[in-house]
Order: sequence, then structure tokens, then C-alpha cells
Amino acid sequence: MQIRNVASVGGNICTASPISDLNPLWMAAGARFKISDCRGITRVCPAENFFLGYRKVDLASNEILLSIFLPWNSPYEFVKEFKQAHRRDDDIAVVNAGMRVYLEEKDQKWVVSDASIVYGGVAPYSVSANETRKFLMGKHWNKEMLQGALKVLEKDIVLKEDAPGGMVEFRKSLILSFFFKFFLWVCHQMDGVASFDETVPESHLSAIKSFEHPSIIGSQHYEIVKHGTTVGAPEVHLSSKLQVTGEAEYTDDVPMPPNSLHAALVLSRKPHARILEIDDVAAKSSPGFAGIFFAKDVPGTNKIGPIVADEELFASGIVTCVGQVIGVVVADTHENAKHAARMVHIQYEELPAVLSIEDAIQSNSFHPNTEKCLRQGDVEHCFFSGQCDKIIEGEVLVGGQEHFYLEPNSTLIWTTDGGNEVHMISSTQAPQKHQKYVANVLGLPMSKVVCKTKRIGGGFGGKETRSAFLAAVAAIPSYLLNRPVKLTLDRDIDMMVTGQRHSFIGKYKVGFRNDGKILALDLEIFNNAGNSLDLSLAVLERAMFHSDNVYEIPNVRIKGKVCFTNFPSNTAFRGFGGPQGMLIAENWIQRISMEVQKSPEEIREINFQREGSVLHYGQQIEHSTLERLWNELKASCNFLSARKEVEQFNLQNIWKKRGVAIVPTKFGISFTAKFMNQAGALVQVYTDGTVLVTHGGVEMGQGLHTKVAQVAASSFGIPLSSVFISETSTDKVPNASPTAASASSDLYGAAVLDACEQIKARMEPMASKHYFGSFAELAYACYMERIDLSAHGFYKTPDIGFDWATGKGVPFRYFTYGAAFAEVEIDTLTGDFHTRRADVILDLGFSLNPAIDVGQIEGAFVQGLGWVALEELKWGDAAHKWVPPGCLYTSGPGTYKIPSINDVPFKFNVSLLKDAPNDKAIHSSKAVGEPPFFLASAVFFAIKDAIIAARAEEGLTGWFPLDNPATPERIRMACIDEFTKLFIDSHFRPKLSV
Ligand code: 290
Repeated sequence: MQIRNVASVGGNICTASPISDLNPLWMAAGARFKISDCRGITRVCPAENFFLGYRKVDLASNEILLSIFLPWNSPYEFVKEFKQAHRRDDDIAVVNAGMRVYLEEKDQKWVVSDASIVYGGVAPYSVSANETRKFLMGKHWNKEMLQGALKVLEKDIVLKEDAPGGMVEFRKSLILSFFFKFFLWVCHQMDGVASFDETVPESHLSAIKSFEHPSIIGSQHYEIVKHGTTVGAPEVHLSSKLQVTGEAEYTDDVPMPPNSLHAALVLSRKPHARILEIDDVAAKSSPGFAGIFFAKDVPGTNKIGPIVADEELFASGIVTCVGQVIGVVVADTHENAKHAARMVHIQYEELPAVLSIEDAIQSNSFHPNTEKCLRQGDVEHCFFSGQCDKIIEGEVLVGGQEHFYLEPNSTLIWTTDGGNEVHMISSTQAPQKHQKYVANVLGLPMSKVVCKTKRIGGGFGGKETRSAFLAAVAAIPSYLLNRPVKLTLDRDIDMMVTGQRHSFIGKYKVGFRNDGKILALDLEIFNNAGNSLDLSLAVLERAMFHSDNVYEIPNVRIKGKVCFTNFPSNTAFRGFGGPQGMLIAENWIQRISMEVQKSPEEIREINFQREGSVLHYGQQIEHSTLERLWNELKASCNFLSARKEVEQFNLQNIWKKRGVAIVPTKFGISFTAKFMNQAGALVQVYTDGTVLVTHGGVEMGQGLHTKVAQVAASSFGIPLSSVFISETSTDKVPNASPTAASASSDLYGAAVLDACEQIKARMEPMASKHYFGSFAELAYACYMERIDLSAHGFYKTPDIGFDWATGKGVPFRYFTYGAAFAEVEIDTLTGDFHTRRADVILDLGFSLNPAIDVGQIEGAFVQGLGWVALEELKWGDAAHKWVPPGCLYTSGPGTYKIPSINDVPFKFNVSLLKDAPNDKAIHSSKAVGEPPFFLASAVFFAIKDAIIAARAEEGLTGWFPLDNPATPERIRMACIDEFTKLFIDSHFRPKLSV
């Protein structure tokens, strides 16, 4: 907002950004800049000559840009702009251009009398394609000229192999694509002009049709099945009003106590190195400095980790990633703390670093004891016995994803009672982990450490473990100086140090019959864990459990390994490996469809698991709603006619293609670590009949507190407004699992219900003896009779358990099923895409709150859409040599693009399956948080479907890989055409950090 408020056209010109959208246009349009010096003496500089180098312009230190003169264009003089970015809105260009041509009729031919072709994003400043301009001069504006000009242009603008920004092939393609578009556009403008003979065929107009964003429409369908006063009702999120007005308090909003300090991290700048020397002299004398602490200062243990304590709180001798914490500085202000941290100089001896999954495989770099295997049937026998008509092998690359919660990590921590107790307020999904880590690093008993969380501004898994080490870091100066300390991470630091969704590589071998029936799957999957184990093994295991998605495969062998790499530790993220496993599966499903020349839907359908199917890990399918959902969705989205319409569109449009896909999902509900499936609650009834509920779960915007309050209200038969949930606190409910795995409504709903029922049982004798006009009267009467109105509730998920020794068991209480349809349109010349429509259906049993659940589905789908098509993490690795090794290039919203409002599908329909009670969870509901995330892969496969149509124009009908995310770069480069053929072959695969 600040930037927009102060930005100006003149500023944009003078800062001379190499990807300024306007500067190529000023140059192409022949604008002239009037420049004045401090004495008022003016001169005029053509825009074309103004840009001299990287952010260097023809402006002396005593000069300013006074005005811009933009000439009118003449008849038959055409000016046009072009731009392609990662995201349609609010994004800087990958390449942009301004083009102008002035045509004149000579001897009944239209020839170029002047032209200007200018590009941004291809050099350190906006550049003119001068050779191309020379070539164009005097040429007849026709196809022959186009072919010649493209040849000249390709040599005219040169991008080196390792040019900063990367994507060299994509950028080269855009240079040519834009010129081609300009050619067609000018021809179209000239259409009908006497003696202009270059006509654009109708189907080619698709290259120049302008993009129009219709208003977004959506629908939400669900039935309301009420239970008691409020369960099942679409109640409004209890803190929504505070959130939208900005009054809702988050950790960083809490007023700082007197005498507080701000903390900043001293971070490693090397991916793998020995620390030789730490020089903190300058830091100590910087303004506001109050203290600096390293490994040697930690009073308790310096070793931390949620499962295995394989991390150091502060690196003591060796650093294993860029962004690893070496120390912490405290100062009087946030800025002073950051400044002091920057003043710490560290000398390193660099060591070889492992910077990708492939690197890890090559160098046998795996976390200890993380090799896992699941099997069913006999894969080898199936491959050799000749049962399979075809056997395919391939590799799927799945990129990572940043959580991008709106509220970065934040902790406020202080000591009480002379420094003997520690209290903190943290933005976390796991207050209990904060309590434990802080107790451990300070050497205190857990009973003297309290962590409270009122709400958090999104977590998505990113605050399940990675927030805890930050609380522990802040605890050191607070405890040792006996002063309150706040640590709030800036966005870039948060992105650089707290880990992301795991990237994965899946190597598959699949055997199937010609009718598409799958017979055997031999799969190896690898995830990129980074420099500590964190939850990476559980993430790998969930990926292995979900590698079948919804398909019955008689013979399966899945091997998994957790790669140690020199990156910050990757962690939980909505879906927790499930989406990666399912995406790999849907990749080979899509490939089978091309191999046997059937539609992917047919392959999916003939392989569906059914009631009674035994999964590769031994769990049996019960109460499957997959086929019901699937058939309902196919009917409601009118799939067959949607496909026909797309085919018709593709026949009529050469340079724009549409694609459709319909994808199912099944998500296992329960933490796969059995012990985590337990929950506690504390319910307190007051004498005025109001109820304060506290439970172990954290409100992160997902509506957990609203749903749990509904459960309590319905149990007591009171209105929702009588129930309040204030915060999560480790001193009210101990030993809580993180709020994660989609399971919190199931777990805490049940724990709260247990507590309510205990209190109701105690109230019952009183309630049955007398008439009470209200719950308040009853509560007061109970109080007067000395009846305990407070209860601790508890729930543990029954009948689950898995044994990795045998690879068999029941890891999940039940499955949440869903399916989605998507239709997209791509521009094959630029890779631009948008989602025209998405229809999502989910089975959520009898939803506890359908309004909140629909919100979860819409949010998960759009977040998933970011994962499959927009968000790409770029690290300094072999694929990105222009980034320093191990550094995150995409460390902020300028380079890392989450979906914006205009990436929401133009038509977005969400429905919940009706009449499908689930007897395995509270009030017949089902878990919602993670299951819909994967459904956005329908957008990915719709994009692939569109690319298939584009490649068919070039006679390319075979299968090809498309890595996740399918960004404009990957879309464009997969749409092989006459332009891309100049510098890539049909096997080209854009670089991806995995
Ligand atoms: C999850 C988790 C954990 C988010 N275990 N699934 O099985 C799981 C810890 N989703 N967090």
C-alpha cells in the first residue's frame, strides 16, 4: 500500500527497473523526456537514449525529470504492449515489451517506414532490438518478413545460459512469441485496408484476443442436519467480526510489558560450513544493544527436535544450512536488534553441500533410520509373468511450497517470580511444544513454563514444530537477562529459516493391461527433509500411505527415503505428504490414459477401490462414498458436454487451448503416530449459566473454536452465545498434540463433549428434581448444592494402530473423500493461464458447521491451486547458479506468488455430499482441513490436458512430463512450436528446485 501511495510514473522511469512495464513502451512509442537541472535549464532526451545500464539513466545528480512528451500516433502507426508474469495480477514481468510500427503504402504494398521493438526483462535495462528494427525497415509487412524478422530477433536479444533471473529458454520464447503476436495484431488492425493482403485466419486470432476477467461467481450447496441447539448450523465464525475490523489480537499486537527487549537472529550465510570465528564486537557497540547469546550460553540442553533431538538451538561448530540460527541479539527496538545482528561477522570454512534430492541420492545422504517399505502382492512376479500389456517407468518432480501464513512467527516471552517461572504468548499450532522446548533449553521443569495462544494468523503446518525453536531462542535472553523479549520474524527471514512443504521425487514403474487396469506399482519416493528430521519421516509415511490415491492395485511395492540436504528443515504443510503421494499417482494414471488412448477418467473409474478393498497397508475400505461423489460431480459439472465444448474450442483456436480434468481424492484421518490421537479439554460452567471451554486445540482461522463451542452449546442445550473459548493454554489442558492432521474438531469436539457430559451427569439429579426456567438457574442451583461445575474431558481415537515392522495395520480412523472438476484456458505462446471453472464436492458426513467447512474447502482449493500452478521456490542450487548456493531466492511476495483474488476460478461451485453420516467421528461429521487441498490438482491436470491439445497441433501425441508447479514457464515450454523449436528439443524440462 505504501509503495502504491507514493509511486509515480516519473519515479518508475528514473529508477529504471529492468522489468519496468512502462519503460519499453515509452521507448517504443517514441516518447521524449524533458529534463531540468537545478538552475532551470532544460534539455530533451528521447526515451530510447535515456536508459544506460542497470538502474542507470541519463540524468546528472543536479537534474530531474520534468515532463514526458508522448507523441500521437499517425494513421497506420501501431503501438502495442506485451507482458508475461508468473501471476496474472500484481506481479512484475518475466518479459515485457513495447512495439511500434509505422506502415506506408508503396507501390500497392504496405511496407515498414519506421519501427521500434523494445523489451524488458531480458537485460539489465530496457533494450531495443536494433538489428530487428533495421531488418524491418522498408520490408513488406507479410509472413515472409515475419520469418526473417524472427531469425534476426533471435540473435538480436541475447540471453546467456546463466543470466540472472534464470528461465532463459522461457524468456527467449517470449521474445519471439510477443513479436509474433504483434505481427498478427498489426495485420488484424490493417484488415480491410485497401491493398493490405496479409489476412489473419480466424483460428489465429486466438493469439491476440485480449484477456477479459468476468466477475467471479460461485455457489455453495449443503444440507443442514442440526443436532441440538447449534451443531450442524452454518454459524458465523466466532471471531470473524474482530478479524475483519482488525481488532482481533495476534501475538505481535499484545502490548509489550515494561522493560521489554526485541530479539533478532544471527543466521548462517553458508549451506554447510565450519564456523571459524564469530566477531561480535561491532554488534555490541551498536545502538540499543542489550545482549548477545550463542550456544555456550544455553543453560539447559542445546539439542532440540520434535521426534529426534537432532537440531542445535544455536549452531555450535558446524552450520548445515543458510538461515540456521547461530545466535540471538536483543536490543531496545526491532530495528536496532536487526542492525546489531547484521553487525556480527562470522568466518566460515566452507564444506561440500547437498542441494537437491538428486544430490542426496548420489551422495547417499539420508536421515538415519528413515528407510521405509510397504508391500502387497508380488510386484516382481507381476512384471515378469507377462500379465501386463505395458510397463512404464518415469519420474515425477514435485516442488515445495511456502506456508505464507499472513502472520509471521512471533513470540513474547517473560519471566515471573524473580525469574523462576517462564510465561509466553506464541503464534503456534503447538503450545505444548513451546512449553517443552523452552523448559528443555532453560533446564526448567515443564510445570514452570506456560505457553498461551489466543489465535494465530494461519499456520497450515508451518507452526506445528518450526515455531517452537523460535520460542526457545527468545527464551534464552529473556531468562538470562530476566526481561521480557519479543521475537517477531520479518517475512523474508520467516521464509528463509522456517522450512516449507517438502519437495518430492517419485520414481515409478507401473504395469497395466490394454484396457487400463493397473496390475502393479513399484514406486520409490524421496522427500527433501533439509538439515534436521523434524516431521519428515511422518510426512514420507503419509505420502506412502497416499500413493494409491483411490486406486486398487493388486501388486504394490513402495519404498521411501528421507533425504538429508543442506536446506532449512522442511516441515508439515496441509496434507503432510498426502498431496505429494497422490500427485505422483495421478501422474502415472494420466500417463496410462495416453498409453492406452483412453480418457484419464476412464482409467480412474476402472481402477477405483471399492467397499471391502484392502489397501497396500492392510486397512480395509468401509463406507466408501467415492463412487457416489464421483457420479454426482460428473453429472453436476456436465463433464461430457464440457469436454466436447473444449474440443470444439480447441479446433477453432490455434494459440489458446482449453483443458478439463476431474480428479478424486481420499485422505486418511488420524495422526499416523498413534499416541498423538488424544485430546483434553476443560469445561467450566459459571453460575450465570455461561460456559468457558478450554481445549488443547489452537484457533488458526479455521473455525475450530466455533465448532467446538457448538458442540458444548448443543450438549448443554444452550445458545452458542453462552459458550466462550478464550485461548489455548498449557496450564489449563496439558500435553496437547499440535492442532494438525485435520483432526482437531474430531478430537477436541469429542473431549469437550466428554467434559460436558460429566457435568450434565452431575447436574442431572438437580435438573430432574426441579423445574428451572433457564440453564443459568440450574447452574446456580447446582452451585448452591456444592456440585462441581468444572470437568476435564478426554478423548482418544479408538481402533487405530499401525506396525511398520509388518507394514500392516489401521493407521486411519476413516477417510474423507472428495472430487473436483476444473476447466482452464492457456495461452500457448506465453504460458498464461486461468481457471475458468472449478466444481468441488466433498463428503463431510453431517457437517458440524457447513459454512465454515465450505470456507475450508474454498481456501484449501485455492491454496492447492497455488501449489500446482503458481508458487515456485527457487534455491541456489545446480539449477539456479545465479543464486548463491543454498540461499532462497524467492523469499518474499515480490518473487514468490501465492494466488491473488483474480486466480480464484471464475466459476467456483462447492457442494457437500448429502445424507452421508459418518459414525466414526463426533456427531457423524468428517474432518475437512487437509482433504480438499489435493483437489486443486484438477487444475494441474486440466492444464496438462490443454497442453496435450497444443502439442497435437505440432503432431506431438506421445506422453510428456509436466513438473509441479505448472507455472507459465512450464506451460509455455511444454507447448512446443516453431518458436521454441529454435532452442529446445521436445525433451526439454524447465529447471525446478526439488
Ligand atoms: C499430519 C500431521 C502429523 C499434519 N501427522 N498428519 O499423520 C499426520 C503430525 N498432518 N500434521
